[in-house]
Amino acid sequence: MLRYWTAGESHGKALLALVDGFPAGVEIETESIDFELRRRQGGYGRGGRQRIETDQVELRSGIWHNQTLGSPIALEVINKDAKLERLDDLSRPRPGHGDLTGAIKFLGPIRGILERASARETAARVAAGALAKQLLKPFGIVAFGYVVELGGIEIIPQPGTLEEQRALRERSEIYSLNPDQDDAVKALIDAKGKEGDTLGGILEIRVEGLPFGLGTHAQWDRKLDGRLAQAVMAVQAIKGVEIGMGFRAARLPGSQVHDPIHFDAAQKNSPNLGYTRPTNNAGGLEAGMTNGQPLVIRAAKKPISTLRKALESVNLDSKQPESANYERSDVCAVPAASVILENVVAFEIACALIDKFGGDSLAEMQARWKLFHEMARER
Ligand code: EPS
Repeated sequence: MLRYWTAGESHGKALLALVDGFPAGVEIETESIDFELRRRQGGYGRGGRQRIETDQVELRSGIWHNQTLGSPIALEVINKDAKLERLDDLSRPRPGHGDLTGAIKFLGPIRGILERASARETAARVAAGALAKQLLKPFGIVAFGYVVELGGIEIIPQPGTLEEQRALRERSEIYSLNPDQDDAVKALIDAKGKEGDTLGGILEIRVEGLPFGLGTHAQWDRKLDGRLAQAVMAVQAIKGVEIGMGFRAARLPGSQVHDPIHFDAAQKNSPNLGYTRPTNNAGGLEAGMTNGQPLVIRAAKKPISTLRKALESVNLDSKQPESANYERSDVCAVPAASVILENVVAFEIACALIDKFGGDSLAEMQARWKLFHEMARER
């Protein structure tokens, strides 16, 4: 079983991820993890913290000569802005953050909550997800995330091959698949930033190259749609998740929702085994299992809850009405969220891949992948 935990405070010494159950024999490139960490720090609308940090991963265990050993892998991202011991507590909780609820639940300081609730923690999740991608790579499985809506502006993805779309995303400061819309979106971010306000948006994550049968229909807690929804919802500020057609499917008749099944012998050797679908409204999942089509998952991110134009709050000491505390923050971290979700989804796919094909070594997984596909082609 593959799993991970993270540790660390936003202004503590470091962020840590401990990955357990990662197979042996996987080639690890530190640069690929650092590439994802840098992307997470970027995107238009970020705040001052990202000018201080240059996130880089240190692999502290589980690797020998750039190959995984099958033992736990500890990843560390050092915080340059490590000043937790010098920071004071806050008394005016920010609506939308965990400040009020956490301080009451733990009978302690707001600082103790916000430091851990901060989305800086996602640097550790991205490091773990970027590690997981290196297990997906030899199987030809690719996770790809981008922004499809920001502050209410819909951003239409330009069609193209994965490589063409990757190039579009690299050109876009919004991390969308339509850089031509960047100027309009950036103008909105600038305007809201001037007003002291913040913006949210919608992210889409696609996973290509998936085999049939990751996840299972047989038990609720092993259904892959449920597992993905949990991983995505558990990312800071995510308030909604959709798979494929999502909520729209509830408003249409079945004939316009379910994807017809066709067979094309020419595609017999691809992961879909030749079973094609003219549409992919199911988003690659039926009955909690991958169905050979690309996985498509969308998530809604609320606007950041630290506003310069602070919202109404209450002073926890005096109980008098006061404006919420303001701490340095971003106007918009929607592009960063697309990177976070891409990597979080990649980790869940790696878990499901190990569940299906075994987890001791890459070589054994590849042999079982090959055997399964041979048998499935004969089914
Ligand atoms: C973030 C780092 C944080 C914030 C932001 C995300 O750094 P600091 O608090 O030092 O400015 O910029 O945090 C939040 C959005 C939040 O809700 O706390 C990061 O690295 O992603």
